[in-house]
Amino acid sequence: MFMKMISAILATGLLFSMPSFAKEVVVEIYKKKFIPAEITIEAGDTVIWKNIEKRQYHNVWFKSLDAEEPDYFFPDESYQRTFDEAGKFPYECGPHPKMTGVVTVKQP
Ligand SMILES: [Cu+2]
Repeated sequence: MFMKMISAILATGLLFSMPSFAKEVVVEIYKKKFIPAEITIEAGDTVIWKNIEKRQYHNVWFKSLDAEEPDYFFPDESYQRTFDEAGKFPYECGPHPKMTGVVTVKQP
């Protein structure tokens, strides 16, 4: 029983330390800015945008990928997207077009 637990813990640790596994990258939204505004990830990674404003809603709109504007999300909410294709993907906030960012996706 004890050894089983140990090996389960070791296996889990191994899983998380494997560099080729898909990652989650966080972009915070605060004072009408994406922080950081430019990120580089690898194909398969997921970006999570977290709204940490006091009361302002936002969205994350990839006009090259989404025909329709996505829903707004509010403070303490988040939005996420997984990128499977390499490329350079600019985005903006629908209600605040001056808020812009870029996700660059590289082939791992
Ligand atoms: Cu906004």
